[in-house]
Amino acid sequence: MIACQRFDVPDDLVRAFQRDGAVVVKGVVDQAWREVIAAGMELNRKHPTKRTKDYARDDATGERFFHDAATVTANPHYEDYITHSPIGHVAAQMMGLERALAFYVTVFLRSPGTKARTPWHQDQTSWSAAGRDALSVWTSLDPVPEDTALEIVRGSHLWERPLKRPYFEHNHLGGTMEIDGLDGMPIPDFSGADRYSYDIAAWPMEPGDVLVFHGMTVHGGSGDLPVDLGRRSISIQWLGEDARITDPPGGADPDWLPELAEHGLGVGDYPACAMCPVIEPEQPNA
Ligand SMILES: O=C(O)CCC(=O)C(=O)O
Repeated sequence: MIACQRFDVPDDLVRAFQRDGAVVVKGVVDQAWREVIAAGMELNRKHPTKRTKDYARDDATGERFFHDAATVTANPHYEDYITHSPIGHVAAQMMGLERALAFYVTVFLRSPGTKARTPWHQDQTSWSAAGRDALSVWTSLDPVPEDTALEIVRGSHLWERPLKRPYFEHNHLGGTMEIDGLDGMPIPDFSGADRYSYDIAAWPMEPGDVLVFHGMTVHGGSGDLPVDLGRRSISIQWLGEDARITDPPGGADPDWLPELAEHGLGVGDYPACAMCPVIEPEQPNA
């Protein structure tokens, strides 16, 4: 078990997370941790993993939307942030648990003025882990004005039927996959015609704030940045004790099954291993 810094989340925020499927917690990631993340992003840009993708790239305008997905241990700066900053404690409290399993890390680096928006989706339909206790802790090193923020559909983590899975490639233009074994609901036009049929929330955020959202919370829409503002965001995926490795319909994205197999784990196993460490908060006054 690895001990992380503590951050006591007020009970009303934990209740809001459990009811709505997403909440912002202010001031979790201090300047020192933001510098650690920035160093990690610098290294990540120079040495992307095999899973990196440019979701948008226009050499004429300079627009670039870089994405990567990595294991917790792939980048020493990310690993430090994930295992020792207070975000593991925040994740555990949201799930009502003493500790949380750090699953993996995703990174979204948008150059100033990037137009590409994130398609509406649920994360966990493509994860290689199933379980009710599952969430992401997302933060940005840059300020997030509300009209460019990642939007979430309140209560969607409790929907009985999942959404179809969208395509993320091709400049985020979307389109959905037809997948045998996934009885997916067509994705409503959350940004347009269907917007007012749903309870959609977005929060302005300052560096240091985190957005915590459940693995099944529908989210999307972020982007369309002003010309003078970029967005360097990092999202850590966390699991609870009910997590089990799975091979979801349509295949996992990112697919961690090969790496988990290298740690002796397969479908049906609890994914705790050196690649997916379990984190608990240090004792008070430790
Ligand atoms: O930052 C974004 O625009 C996308 C974030 C996201 O979709 C995620 O963390 O799952």
